[in-house]
Amino acid sequence: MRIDVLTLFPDWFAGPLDASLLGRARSSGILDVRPHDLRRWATDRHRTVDDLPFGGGAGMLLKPEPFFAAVEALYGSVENRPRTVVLTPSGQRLTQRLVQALAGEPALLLLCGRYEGIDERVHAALATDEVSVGDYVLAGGEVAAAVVIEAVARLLPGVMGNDSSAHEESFADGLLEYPQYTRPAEFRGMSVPDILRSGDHGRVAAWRRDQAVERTRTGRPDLYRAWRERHGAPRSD
Ligand code: 6GU
Repeated sequence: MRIDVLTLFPDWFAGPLDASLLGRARSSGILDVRPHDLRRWATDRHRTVDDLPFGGGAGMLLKPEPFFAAVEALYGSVENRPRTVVLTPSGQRLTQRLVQALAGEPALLLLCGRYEGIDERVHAALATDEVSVGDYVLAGGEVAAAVVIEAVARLLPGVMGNDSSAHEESFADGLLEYPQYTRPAEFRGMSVPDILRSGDHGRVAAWRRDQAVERTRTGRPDLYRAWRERHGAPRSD
């Protein structure tokens, strides 16, 4: 999958993209991430990409022209662009469901804002999706873009060593992960539950399911309610 990123800080991506899973996905050719400096498509000699908001107000906005020029340079035309995600705190919250949908695309374009945001005509004419990574404010879209890239990349065929592990984890069936242990069986007075050492795979599976349900109920009541509704359990509250 090719992912183009328009950003004022293309160098910022070098670290996150080179490490571990993303680094291997890129070396193996499964993932082709291309961060582009938005200033490349600025037209004046100061390479200006921002300007004051019409109507007044604090801060600066990113101008529309460099985004449109970049899209036309990369894809030939606006119509020919891939699924285009603007990273913004006003966007739809990123969920595993949306990550799965994005991972099914042949290519993506991620647009990173800075300052007070991006001219509305970029949202209106270029964005197919507007995505937030949570209810807090970041200084720009770069960290959020890296979140999208990593979440999408691990779902691409061949990226995770064991294909089933991508699906067994939290959110795949709407529950948080059950607790896991490795050796030693006894550590600083804390021991591994006997059931996990019993060799009884049926009881282990049932224990894990119970733990996942209980953790979700206490830690994420919002997810728990949704899970219960999907499983048709009677309401107790
Ligand atoms: Cl996508 N951008 C910014 N600037 N802040 C955020 C965000 C995105 N998602 C959560 N907070």
